Amino acid sequence: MAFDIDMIKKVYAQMAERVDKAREITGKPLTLSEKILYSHLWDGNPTKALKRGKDYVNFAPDRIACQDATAQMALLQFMQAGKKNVAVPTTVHCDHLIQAKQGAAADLKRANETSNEVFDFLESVSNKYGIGFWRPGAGIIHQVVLENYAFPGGMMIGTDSHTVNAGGLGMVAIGVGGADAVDVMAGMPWELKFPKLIGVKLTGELNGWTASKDVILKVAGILTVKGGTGAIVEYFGPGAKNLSCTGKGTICNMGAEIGATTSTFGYDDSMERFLRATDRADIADEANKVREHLTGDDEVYADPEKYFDQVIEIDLSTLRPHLNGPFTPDLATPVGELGEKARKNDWPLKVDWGLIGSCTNSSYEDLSRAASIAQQAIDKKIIPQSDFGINPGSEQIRFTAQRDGLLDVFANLGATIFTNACGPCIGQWDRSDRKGEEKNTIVHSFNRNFSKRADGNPNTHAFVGSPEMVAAIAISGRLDFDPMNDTLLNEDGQEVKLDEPVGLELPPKGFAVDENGYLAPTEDGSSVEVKVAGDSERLELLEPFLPIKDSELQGVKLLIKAFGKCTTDHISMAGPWLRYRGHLDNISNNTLIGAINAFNKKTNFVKNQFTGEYGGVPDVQREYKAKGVKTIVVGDHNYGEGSSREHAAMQPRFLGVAAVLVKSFARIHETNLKKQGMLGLTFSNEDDYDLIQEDDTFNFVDIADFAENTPLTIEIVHNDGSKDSIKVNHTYNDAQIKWYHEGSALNLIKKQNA
Ligand code: MIC
Ligand code: SF4
Repeated sequence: MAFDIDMIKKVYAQMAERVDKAREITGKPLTLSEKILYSHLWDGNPTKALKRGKDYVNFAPDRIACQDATAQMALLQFMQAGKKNVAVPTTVHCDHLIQAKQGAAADLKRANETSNEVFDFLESVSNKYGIGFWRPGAGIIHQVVLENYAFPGGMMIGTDSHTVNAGGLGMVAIGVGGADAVDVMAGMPWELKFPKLIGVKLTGELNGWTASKDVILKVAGILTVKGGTGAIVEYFGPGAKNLSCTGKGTICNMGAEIGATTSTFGYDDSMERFLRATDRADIADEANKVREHLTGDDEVYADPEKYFDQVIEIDLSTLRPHLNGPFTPDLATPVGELGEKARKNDWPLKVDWGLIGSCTNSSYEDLSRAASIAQQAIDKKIIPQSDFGINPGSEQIRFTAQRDGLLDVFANLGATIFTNACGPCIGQWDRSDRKGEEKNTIVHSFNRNFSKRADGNPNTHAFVGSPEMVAAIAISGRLDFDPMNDTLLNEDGQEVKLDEPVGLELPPKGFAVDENGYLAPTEDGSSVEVKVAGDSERLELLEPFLPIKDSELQGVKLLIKAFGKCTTDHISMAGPWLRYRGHLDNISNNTLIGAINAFNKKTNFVKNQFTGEYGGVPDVQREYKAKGVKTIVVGDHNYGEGSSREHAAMQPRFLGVAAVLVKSFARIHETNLKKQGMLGLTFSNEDDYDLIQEDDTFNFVDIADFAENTPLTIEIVHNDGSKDSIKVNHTYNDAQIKWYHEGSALNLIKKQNA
């Protein structure tokens, strides 16, 4: 039985009318993405054609999911909104705060001891406001959502960038910052610029060593980390129907790595099979009744160039397995060509670890295909040359894979089975084999491989591949191993070859689980007390941000001019800092410590313009704050790429940064800055980035005229007294300018509720 089936029935009941109306108004056949967007308008039936990439639109998402590391801040904000209950079905999942070290049992026990305060807080807030709570160990948010909550044609938002994973089950599922989620929890609309549409036509069929993962590794290579910005990627074509539902989830999941708003697939038999296998035949039955509305119109798929802004075609039959990396998920290399590239770039060829799992690739199919490779190592007497770590995606998958012997195969190879949680994917990894900053290589089936992400070491070269390829490479212990052509030497000195992986889309005996880790909220939570200790170093109730005054925007100092890639991992690092995600003051001590200072190419080493001395970014910024001087952060392209964590906006805001001026933004981060009442600006002329010098002072000369569609002017005063005047663009609409004037979007909600 599905959760919230009545809500799903309601969505389907209104779909036909809304889709027809949208077709009539736009005067054309519709993509699936448009059908879902137009049937989730806050105002009900569509009344006008919406301009892609231009119009801000109010939507009514069907549900919300939050994970422990972002839910803390989201719920601390929601608590200020003065509501009794969340307005739409919402869940909280405890998955990011569990460190991988010894293995599932010991690690989970330790996490429950060290983070009990945070888990108790989340459990009590969830119980109070009618939120479903998934305990630590229940699984990774996106797998749990795919197995329990996702439904074809639905729209959801989640406080995690990989919420997009639910596109595998035909949703429009979008990652957002906590403040966006708070709007919807509080019963307000959710605003999004109507996305552009990228169509990916898949033909042929995967074969041999190629997996769903390779589709997105290839797409990432084509579109790069910012090629999907502002767009929904819609997959279609005969090849799409040949992919499993969880494989589609993998592809959608990593759409976050190309900056896409989300990715999705039309409802098909693979989704129906998955729904039935996960005990949701009721959704499948309902979906079948409105099947035609749950995929794009035939005319669209027959002539995609006419209806999508961009079309890419991939033939699955000829697609080759890839490994992407290091340090960025779009550096795509076909497996056979990696050796040469690695030698040229001096990437260590020896592979130390193979990690399988994460929200991206931890399905039953993934584990079974990887296990088929692991089993061969045993059968063919090959001694694995790397360590193995496995993170199953959910307790349901773990239980089923254990029952079916899959986990034993890995255990027989000496693998450590970690908790059903994020673990090494987010730096929650106490890596015992290497300490310090030694150069080394790991391969994993995760989605992100930014510097320091897995183990905190800037010299760990992480490569992303399919679980089966990760297994093969880890067994060989070499980055240049090509299982399709190369042999390995076994214990008896014989040359042996690995056969192609085989796997099962779904467990033949069905899924099973003993204790899934779900806790339903009580009917009436009004008497539930939320637990926050006054002296906690991990949780702190929030104080509202004060609006930034026009006068404070004169004499603004440069905090840092960031050079090159500056992801949310650089702005607010995860790993050890995850423990402070509920305490704004404490987590602010990691602000921008990973960003590279353009003037000296060092991290966490910036000039204090008042003393002329250099110090860590948070320390220098706190000194500016103490003097009441506002600052600006300057950055390059795709600033804030990666995570949805709003801490990357709240921390600079809290410390007194007023503006972030960059060549371009990642979508979620730009919205997060707006929501927290800051200025997120882009250079009108990118080359003006080069004008910025270390001792610069900035005057926002026309901030009093801040208005929609009007660039702002900044006067830059250099140390020698010379000046430059530059134009900067912004995408604030009138409503968002109000957030700025109120100090934050939340301040506005509170005012409206007062
Ligand atoms: C990530 O994969 O970077 C995270 C950790 O899941 C983040 C969320 C967070 O920072 O808590 C994300 O993807 O949004
Ligand atoms: Fe967790 Fe990694 Fe997925 Fe983020 S990408 S939700 S850290 S498993």
